[in-house]
Amino acid sequence: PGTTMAEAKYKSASSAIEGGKQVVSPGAPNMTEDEFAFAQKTYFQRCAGCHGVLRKGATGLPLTTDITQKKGTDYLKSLIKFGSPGGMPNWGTSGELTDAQIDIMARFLQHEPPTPPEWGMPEMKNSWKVLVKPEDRLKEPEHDYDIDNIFAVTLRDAGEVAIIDGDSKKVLNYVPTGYAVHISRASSSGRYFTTIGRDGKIDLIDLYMKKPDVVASIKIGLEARSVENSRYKGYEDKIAIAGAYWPPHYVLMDGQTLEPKKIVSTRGMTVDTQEYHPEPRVAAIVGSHKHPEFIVNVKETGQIKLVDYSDIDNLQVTTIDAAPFLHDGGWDSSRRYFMTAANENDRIAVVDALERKLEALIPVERIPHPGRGANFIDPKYGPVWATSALGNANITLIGTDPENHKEHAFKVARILEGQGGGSLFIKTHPKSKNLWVDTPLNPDPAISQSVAVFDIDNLDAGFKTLPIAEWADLGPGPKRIVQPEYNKAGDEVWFSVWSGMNEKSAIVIVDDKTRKLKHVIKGDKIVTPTGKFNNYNTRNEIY
Ligand code: DHE
Repeated sequence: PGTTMAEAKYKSASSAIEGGKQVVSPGAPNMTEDEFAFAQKTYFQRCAGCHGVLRKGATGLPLTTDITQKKGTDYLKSLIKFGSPGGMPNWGTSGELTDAQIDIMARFLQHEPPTPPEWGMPEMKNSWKVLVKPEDRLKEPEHDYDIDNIFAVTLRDAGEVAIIDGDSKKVLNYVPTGYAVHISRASSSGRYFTTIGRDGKIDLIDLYMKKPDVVASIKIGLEARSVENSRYKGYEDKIAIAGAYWPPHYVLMDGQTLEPKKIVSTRGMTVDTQEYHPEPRVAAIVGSHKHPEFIVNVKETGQIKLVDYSDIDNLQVTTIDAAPFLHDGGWDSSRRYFMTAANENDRIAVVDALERKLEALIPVERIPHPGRGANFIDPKYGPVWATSALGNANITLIGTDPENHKEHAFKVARILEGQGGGSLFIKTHPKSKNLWVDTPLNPDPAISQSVAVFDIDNLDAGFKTLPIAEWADLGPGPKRIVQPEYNKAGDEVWFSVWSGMNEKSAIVIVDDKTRKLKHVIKGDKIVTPTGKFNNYNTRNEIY
């Protein structure tokens, strides 16, 4: 099936990259400077997510000039307008681009791609700010809130993160951060949240402050999605890492100040055909609990890097060949196995973090998207980790217990059928019997505006749906329900009701036991909430 417009928009959300130089290429049709500027911006916003900034191809086909000049303007125009069964969206007939705009894009693709600037140590150092030095920070919390139950909630299009007390549901501060913060991770002590914006800006937020606020910040690239903190015993709050989409690299930093220490490029060879890829983007990063290492997914090359941070000057990196298009993932319940999606490859890669090797590559149905996944005990198959998917309604349960359930270990144990495709996130909690599955990218509003919930003790009974968007009681808007997250106690689930920037959004909190509405957080400041990260659950890998 072709890509839906919702899926295309998900993959190709606006990039923060600007500032490439115009290149006039022999053999390409003429363009005015204005046309070139329009096309460059449109390409970064809508095309780079799949075809790559340098157009060498990623989940979309390569669009290098040797190919595009041969195809010519008319062919490219009709491809952009009507799309293709291979997954190219129909930018023209969907009304997203006019014929005149498509003509500009078709000519632009026959010119050499403008290369965005690099971002190395001088640029990082220039952007780096320590607002409160570690020695000047509070010695203990200035408030009585339970720090463990504080949530960081991305207010995507406001460029803010709301710091919310999970007990009172009070917003303690709206912290200005990088643009469209993708994720927040809690430091291992629980004192800090580290957030990363789409624009590569990291903010270190100190939860000891009465009004939690930024104590250090840095910009580690022009486009980024991932940040993590050291988890290994003895290294709590010592080292931070962030991964960039552009330039393709990761950087190790001081955990207390974000001072950049070491940048490592990810440019290199793909695992399958062993061809050079100029922009392998850094996707999910997790901190190992078994060694002083970060586990870094390199998307386009399909390599998983185990980066040992115990001696940064003599950096040891173990490279595991997995499969291209590594994206998101999380730990199994023992925190030994990192379960991660090679999403466009329809596989789940399993890394044994103790033995430092690939444990399995498990084939699954079209485009698995676990977020961090969900761990629970299947009454029949024992401990499992589950993922939902973008491309179909399956919820795939994978056995994770090689000791006592060897025959199902790292194999698909069972498949549940959810509401539909377009799912991004799935969640449960060790104290709960519910498994929650969102479907924000499903084209049917009845599905994207509700969530499915399964009873873990009776999985064969199928799911019930809860009308989360209706409970938020907002006006018009797409109101996609996205990313369930538990509170620390495991008796509440929080959902984002994500509308447009100029429409009303909300956070809906459901009582886990009764599955009834418990609370709605809304108001003018709650703009486009997406990811929600509970301090305790995030740092203890509870999902
Ligand atoms: Fe995400 C996680 C990348 C679109 C919300 N997203 C991640 C991670 C990556 C990633 C690499 C894992 C980080 C980690 O664990 O270290 N996301 C991308 C994309 O490249 C993509 C497809 C397109 C883009 O241009 O960004 C994309 N993501 C989206 C969205 O459209 C979402 C719904 C809203 C948004 O912010 O744009 C979205 N992504 C999230 C969230 C997480 C996430 C909430 C963390 C989930 C968790 O429970 O930890």
